[in-house]
Amino acid sequence: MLAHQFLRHRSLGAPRGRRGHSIVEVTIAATVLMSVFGAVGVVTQRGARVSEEGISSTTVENAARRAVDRVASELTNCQAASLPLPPASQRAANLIEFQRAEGYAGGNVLLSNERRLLRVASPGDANDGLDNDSDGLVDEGDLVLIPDTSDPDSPNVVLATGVAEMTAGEIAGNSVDDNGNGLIDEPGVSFVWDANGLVVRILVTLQRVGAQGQVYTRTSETTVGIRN
Ligand SMILES: [Ca+2]
Ligand SMILES: [Ca+2]
Ligand SMILES: [Ca+2]
Ligand SMILES: [Ca+2]
Repeated sequence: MLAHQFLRHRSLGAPRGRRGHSIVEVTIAATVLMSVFGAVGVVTQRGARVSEEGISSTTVENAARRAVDRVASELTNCQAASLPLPPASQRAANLIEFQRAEGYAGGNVLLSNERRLLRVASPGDANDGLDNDSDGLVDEGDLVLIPDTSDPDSPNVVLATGVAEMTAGEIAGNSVDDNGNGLIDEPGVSFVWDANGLVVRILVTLQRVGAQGQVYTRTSETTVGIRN
């Protein structure tokens, strides 16, 4: 019931000769309206917050998933023998160098030049503990593919932006697996492969800033089998 309806209703119900509203009536009307509009405000705010969190967390999760899938597709055709020795136990590598099988010639596999996947500092945000480009993320990075490491002019292909320094829930430099994923102090882009280089575990952690300035950090991971 709107304010003027409430007041008119009360007015029509009043005895003849008593045309005005008592202070008590006006006070009750104002109290009812304030509580109604107050409740509406709370509901609206909650709705906006839930919606925003849904969009932001979904956005970053989807972006992380796409980045992981992109890396996995890159590694699917790589040659196991092109991978270096596995990194120290339980410690993930922050880059991977590999060669892709690109065909056959005379019964031999033709390999591409060496390619490299790694995290680099974002061009606008040097690794100094400050948010230099004022985008709400501190020292964010890019996930980059260098298609030919032998060619200094080979352009870097940016596969994802807003790459966190560490995996979600992992604290750097304490020699503890804080997030319980079996890896210690693993970085925001992590590669782990077995002794034979036949299975590579890939983790990519992205960050996005919500409308209220909160930072959402999400890790996506997958494993790929490597050709022998
Ligand atoms: Ca910085
Ligand atoms: Ca930044
Ligand atoms: Ca960990
Ligand atoms: Ca740690």
